[in-house]
This record gives sequence, C-alpha cells and structure tokens, in this order.
Amino acid sequence: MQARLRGNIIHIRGPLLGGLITIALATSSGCGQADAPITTSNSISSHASPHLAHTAAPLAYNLAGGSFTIASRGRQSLQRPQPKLSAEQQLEWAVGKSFATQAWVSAPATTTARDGLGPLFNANTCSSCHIRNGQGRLPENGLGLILRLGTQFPTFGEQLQDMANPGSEPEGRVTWRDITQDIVLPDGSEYALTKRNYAVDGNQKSASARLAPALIGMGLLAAIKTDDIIANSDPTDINQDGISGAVNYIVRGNDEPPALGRFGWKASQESLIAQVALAFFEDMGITSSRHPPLPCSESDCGKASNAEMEISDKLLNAVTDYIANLAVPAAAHDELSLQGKTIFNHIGCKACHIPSFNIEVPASPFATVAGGGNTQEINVITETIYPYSDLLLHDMGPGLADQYSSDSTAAAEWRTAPLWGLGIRAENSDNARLLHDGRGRSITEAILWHGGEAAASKSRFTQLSESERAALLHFLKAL
Ligand code: HEC
Ligand code: HEC
Ligand SMILES: [Ca+2]
Ligand SMILES: [Ca+2]
Ligand SMILES: [Ca+2]
Repeated sequence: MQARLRGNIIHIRGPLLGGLITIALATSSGCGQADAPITTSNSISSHASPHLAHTAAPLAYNLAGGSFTIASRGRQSLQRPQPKLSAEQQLEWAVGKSFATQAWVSAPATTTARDGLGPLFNANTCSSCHIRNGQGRLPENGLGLILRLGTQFPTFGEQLQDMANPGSEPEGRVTWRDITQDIVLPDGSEYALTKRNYAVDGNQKSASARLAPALIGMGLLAAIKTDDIIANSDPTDINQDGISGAVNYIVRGNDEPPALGRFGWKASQESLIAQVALAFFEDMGITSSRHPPLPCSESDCGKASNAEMEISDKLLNAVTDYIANLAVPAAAHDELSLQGKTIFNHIGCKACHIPSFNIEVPASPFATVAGGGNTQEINVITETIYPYSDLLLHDMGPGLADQYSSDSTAAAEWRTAPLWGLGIRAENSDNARLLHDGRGRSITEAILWHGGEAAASKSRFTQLSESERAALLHFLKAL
C-alpha cells in the first residue's frame, strides 16, 4: 500500500481500490465557504475548480456521502445542509429545520404555527431526542430513548408516551434493571457488559427500548435502489456463509405489494416521509394526513380534511427534505485506518456492514425522497456512498434480542447499523451510546455484544492481536 497525501493529486496503489486510481482534488476551503463540497474526478468532475486545489486530498472513500459530503467533523457537523443546495433551496431547508428543532406547543396557540403537541408525547421537538442530529440520551441523562410495547399493554398502544399536556396523564414512567456480565478476551483484557431490562413503572413485562439514532445520510439511504438491497439478502443462507440477511417486507393495503423497509433499528419504515410522519405522531402527538386525528372511527377518518391535521403535508415534506438533505461528514482515513479496513473485511464485518452502494442522486436540485428509493428526476448522476450497512435484518443472537417480537420481526433481528459517522458519534463522550438501546459505551463493547449470525465475526475480533485491534478501531473511528 502506498499513498501520497500531499499536493492536489493522490496516487493510491493497493488492494482496496483494485489498482491505481488517480484522484484530482476539485475544491474545498479557500473561498470562505465553510462546507464546500468535496469532489473527486471520478465522481463529479464538472465542479472541479483547479485554483482551489491546494488542500490535503481526500481519499475516494473519505467521500462517505458522495457529493453530500462536507469536510467538517466537528460538533456541528451533523447539522449542515448538503453542499449542492442552491441559495433558494437552503432557505427551504432552513424552514424544514425550524420545524424539526424548535419546540412545538399544545393547541390552541394563536401565536405559532407549531401547535398541536400531545395530548401525549415523548418530547416537544425532533432535536430533543436526535441531539444536534446525533443520537439520543439514556433516560437518566435526558431525552432520546423510547419504549416500544408491542401488544403487551392493550391501553398503551405501540409506544409508551411518558409526557402529557396539562389535563392529561402520561401513560407511565420508564424504569429499568441493569444486568452486568464480565467478559475476558483471550488477551486477558476485561469488559463489563451491561444490558438493561426496561419496563413501564417497574412492571414485570419488559419493553423494547430504542435509542434515537443519528440522522446521518438519510436521503442517501432512501436513494439506495431496492433491487440492490434485495441482491444482498439471503434469508435461508443459500451460500452457507452463516449470514442470512433478510428484507423487512412491510405489508400495506390489500391491493398493494409489500414495501421494503429501510428506516429504524428494525427497518420497519419504508420511506423517510413515513418515518418522519410516524415520529411526529408517536413521539410528539402531532397528526398529519398519514396519521389522522384519533380516535378515528371510520366516519371520522373519511371526513378528516387537511385543515384538521396538526402538521400540513407541505410542512411534513419540508421537514422530510430537511432530514434528507443533511450533509454527511467526510471520513478521515489514513494509512493505519486502511490497514484496519483490511482487517474489517477479513474478519467478516463487511458481510453485513456492506461498505458501499452506487446510487443515483439529482444532478443539482433537491433530492426527491418521499417515495423511498425511486428518484424521479431526469438529471441524475451516479455516485458511490459508504454507509457500511446492507439495511437488512440479521439474527444477532439472544444477547441483543428483544423480550418479544416487534415491528413484524423476530426478537433477535436488527437492521445492520450504518457505521458512517461512527467516530464522530463515539467520540462525543457525553453521548457515546451505541446499539439499538444505547447499551454500548464504546465501539469495542458494541462489537462484543454481536452474536447470532455475527458470532463468528465477533469471535475473530476477540482473537486479534492488540495492534490489529488498534488498527481496526482506528478505522472505525475514522468513519
Ligand atoms: C422521543 C424521542 C424522539 C423524537 C422526539 C423523535 N425521534 Fe426520531 N427516532 C427516535 C427513535 C428511538 C428512533 C428509532 C426508532 C425505531 O427504531 O423503532 C428514531 C428514528 C428516526 C429516524 C430513522 C433513522 C434511521 O436510521 O433509520 C428518523 C429519520 C427520525 N427518527 C427522524 C425524526 C424526526 C424528523 C423527528 C421529529 C418530527 C423525530 N425523529 C423525533 C426517537 C425520537
Ligand atoms: C451478521 C451481521 C453483522 C456482522 C457480521 C457484524 N455486524 Fe455490526 N451490527 C450488525 C447489526 C444488526 C447491528 C445493530 C445491532 C443492535 O443495535 O442491536 C450492528 C451494530 C454494530 C455497531 C454499533 C453501531 C451503532 O451505531 O450503534 C458497530 C460499531 C458494529 N456493528 C461493528 C461491527 C464490526 C467491527 C464487525 C466485525 C467484527 C461487525 N459489526 C460485524 C450486524 C453485523
Ligand atoms: Ca395533537
Ligand atoms: Ca402510547
Ligand atoms: Ca448467506
């Protein structure tokens, strides 16, 4: 492996890119623009501006989000618009942002367009849980963890709402019990892995806890072609590699074919707009055309006009476009992390954490995401993104299993967590919580919880030498 990182051209020779690739640096800093796009000649060369080519050159796979990538990896880096938006689109984006970050209030309120919160809710705005668009907090530290209840409590519905407007009662409080197990790796290093059994008001029945994930690259995940996701699935493990990724097919109306789920820890939402509308409804008590006012007898539903919706389709689209058009921070790969990448591939992590997909995105205008994966624009460009996920469900073993099956999946099935932005998320030390319920306090802990289909890969991880493990972690933190 040779990599020359100075100057405006890098030559990389090595197995990872399959030969010699020349990347001409197109743009970056220098003209006062904080988040100028980072482009390479093999993606969108038309934007190349040679006079700006004096900065350190990014490797191709540092462009984690293709042309949505920004150079910043700082505290605010999950909150920036993708660089291709026009000035006008940035204004629309800012409108969407305001409805996702400013507090909603209970209705009626004459002074604001943001009323309709509750009567029951978990938080009054998206960013209370998706903190600076990163992940949420455990209950003792703030907001961001919700309990899914399945059908265990007939009166509570699918999700526990632990807050209410004056005049209504919250459904209950989130309680938990810690169960810690000690693990000793072959090299003698010790880990105390703590799992929590969450419940409602100390009830015997366990609840499925979900931590708010970081909102990185949502529009890009929406743009991955359905066929490309299906191509990686192997539900009956025909190729006998021990990995049997399955699509979470979502049953829709009678005449409609099932949809491919891709959002949420169990891939239970088919599109970004479905996920956002559900968040408004379940997490904030805000009705929309997708979740009309309750109680909803047949006649009520039939009559419900847009005017009765607490968020209009226009604003729901604006919030969805805001989420879809968030930038993805560049990865920070160097030579050590490229060694780590080889180990990642070698010990089988990439069987589920599929490094890259080619997607089509609109050449310049707003990404169209409402359909979830089928971009209708005429002017599209193909580019490579690096989410490190197959968006498929995998049996992760009893350690990670829910207490019961939810979201029409088996209890132990989870969507491969995308790893882009992992370093930024894991280094944000007040909030470094990994896995679906936030039990992972570090990247190593998250890996040690892997079981089921990932048991062999986890076991190979534990056999690594200290320096190999360091290289792997260095790679993961560079994502
Ligand atoms: C009470 C905390 C909370 C609030 C408020 C909240 N979310 Fe979430 N969000 C979550 C949790 C928890 C999940 C994971 C849900 C699951 O896996 O079932 C999630 C998942 C998501 C996802 C899917 C991410 C992925 O990786 O697939 C998106 C997108 C999202 N939320 C957007 C929003 C938007 C937009 C709002 C505001 C309208 C919002 N959320 C409000 C907690 C919250
Ligand atoms: C069989 C598929 C599979 C394999 C193999 C696998 N993973 Fe995972 N990984 C997952 C799934 C599914 C999750 C989410 C599990 C959960 O949240 O309960 C996950 C979560 C993670 C997370 C936490 C991410 C987050 O945002 O919370 C990290 C880190 C991770 N994997 C790294 C690795 C590494 C490193 C390897 C190789 C040693 C590996 N994985 C192998 C499927 C896999
Ligand atoms: Ca309401
Ligand atoms: Ca409820
Ligand atoms: Ca297989």
